[in-house]
Amino acid sequence: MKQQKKNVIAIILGGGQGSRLYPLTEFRSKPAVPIGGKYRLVDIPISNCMNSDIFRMFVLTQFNSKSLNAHIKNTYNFSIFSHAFVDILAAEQTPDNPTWFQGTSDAVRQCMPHFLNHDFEYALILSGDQLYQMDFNEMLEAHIANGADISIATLPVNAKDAPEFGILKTNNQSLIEAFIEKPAAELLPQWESDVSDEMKQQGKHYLASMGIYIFNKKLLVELMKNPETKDFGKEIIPQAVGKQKLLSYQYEGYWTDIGNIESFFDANIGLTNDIPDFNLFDNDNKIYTRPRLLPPSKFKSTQLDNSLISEGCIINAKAIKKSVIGNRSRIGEGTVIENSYIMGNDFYQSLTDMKEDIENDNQLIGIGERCYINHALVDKNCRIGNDVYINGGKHLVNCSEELYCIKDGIVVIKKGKTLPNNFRI
Ligand code: ADQ
Ligand code: ADP
Repeated sequence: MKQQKKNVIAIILGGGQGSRLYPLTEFRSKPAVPIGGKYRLVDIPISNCMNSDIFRMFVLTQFNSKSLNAHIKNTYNFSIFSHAFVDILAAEQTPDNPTWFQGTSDAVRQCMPHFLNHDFEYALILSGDQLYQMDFNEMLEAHIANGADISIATLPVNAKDAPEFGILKTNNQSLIEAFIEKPAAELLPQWESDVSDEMKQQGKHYLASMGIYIFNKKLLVELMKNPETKDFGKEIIPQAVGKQKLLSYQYEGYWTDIGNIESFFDANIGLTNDIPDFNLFDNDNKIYTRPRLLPPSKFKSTQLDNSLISEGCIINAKAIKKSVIGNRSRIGEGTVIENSYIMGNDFYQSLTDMKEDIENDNQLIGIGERCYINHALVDKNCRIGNDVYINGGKHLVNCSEELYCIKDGIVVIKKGKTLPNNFRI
C-alpha cells in the first residue's frame, strides 16, 4: 500500500435528498448510483483520494441505503495494518426532523464529533457528484505553501454556465478577494477574471468554485460551532472572504457535474467517445470499484460500435452503438440499442426460472428480442419485453409515470420495472 497521508481526512458530501437524480435515487442514496456500467458515483471521489494517498474518508449521506453499505463494505477493505477506512455517516432522522442535514456545511457540522476522533491538520471536502481526476496533493501543497486557511479548487467557465456556480475573483497571488454564489446573469460583467489565453479563446472568463475545499482543522472546528450557517457556497465561503486567507487553486483539466439526469447521462455516454474526456484506461489513476468475479461477457452476432460492455453479460443483440452496458446485462436477438445506458442486473435468472417465466408469458430479466432503445437510461433489474420501442429525444415532453420518467428527452426506466411486449415510448 502507498504511503498514507496522516495529516488529511477527506469528507465526501454524498448528497441531499437526491431529487435531481430521481428516479435513480428512489431506492438508493446518491453515492450508490451506478455509473459507467460497473462503478458507483462514490467510487470517483474515493479513487481520487486513494490516487492522492489520502486513505481516511467519510461519506456523508442523507440516508444509508443497502446498496451503498454493501458497496463500501465489499470494496474498500483495507489492511488491518493500515489506518485506512471509508466510513458512511448518514443523517439519522426523517426529512421533517430538524436534524436531517440542512445543507452541505450543516452535514459537516453534525458529523464533526466523528471527524474529531481522528488526528488531522487538514480536511479535504469533496462533492460526491462530479466526474474528474485530480491530484489533491498538488492542491494541498499549494495550500500549505501559501499559508492558506481555506483553499478552493477553481476552474474557468463561460457565461452560460457561470450562474450555476460560486464565482470568485482573486488578486495576482491567487488569493480570493470576492465570492458570489450562483450570480444572476446580469451581474456577470462585474465578475470577469484574467484567465489564460487558452481559456479566453474558449470564452471562459469566470472563475468558478468546483465545490472542492481544503480547510485547516482549527478554522473548520471554529466555523462549525455556528448552527446558523448551513451551506458552504451560500454562507461559509462568502462570509470567510476578507476575514480568512482563501486561496484559489486553479484547475484546467476535465471536470463535470453529474448531479442531474441530463449531465449524468451525457457523462456516461461521453465515456464511449474515441478518446473520452474522462480516462478509465489510466495505469496511474485507477478508478476503484468492487471486484465481482463475474464471467467474461458473451456475444452472438452483435455489431458493436463505440460501446462499453461490462462483465458477465449475455448479449445476442443485433447492434449496440454509443452505449454503456452494465454488469450481467442480458439482451435478446434482433435488438438494437443506441445512445443508451443500460445499468444491468444484480443477479442471473436460472434456466428453470426463465423457462417458467416463458411458459407463463412473463418477461425475463434483461432486454427482450427485436427491441429498439435509443436515448434511454434503463435502471437495474428491469424486465423489458419483446418488440419494445423506446425512442428518447428532445421531441418528448418531461413526465413521471409509474414505469418510467422522461427528463430532458432522456427516457429513464425505473429500477426493477417490467415493460410488456410491444410497449412504446
Ligand atoms: P451545488 O453543487 O449547487 O454548489 P450543493 O447542491 O449544495 O451545491 O451540493 C454540493 C455537494 O454536496 C453535492 O455533492 C451534493 O450532493 C452534496 N450535498 C448537498 N446537500 C447535502 C446534504 N444535505 N448532505 C450531504 N451532502 C449534501 C456547490 C457550491 C458552489 C460550487 C458548486 C460546484 O456551493 O459554489 O460552484 O458546488 O459544483
Ligand atoms: P452489484 O453487484 O452491481 O454491486 P449490488 O451490490 O447492489 O450490485 O447487489 C447485487 C447483489 O444482489 C448480487 O451480488 C447478488 O448476490 C444479490 N442478489 C442475488 N439474488 C438476488 C435477487 N433475487 N434479487 C436481488 N438481488 C439479488
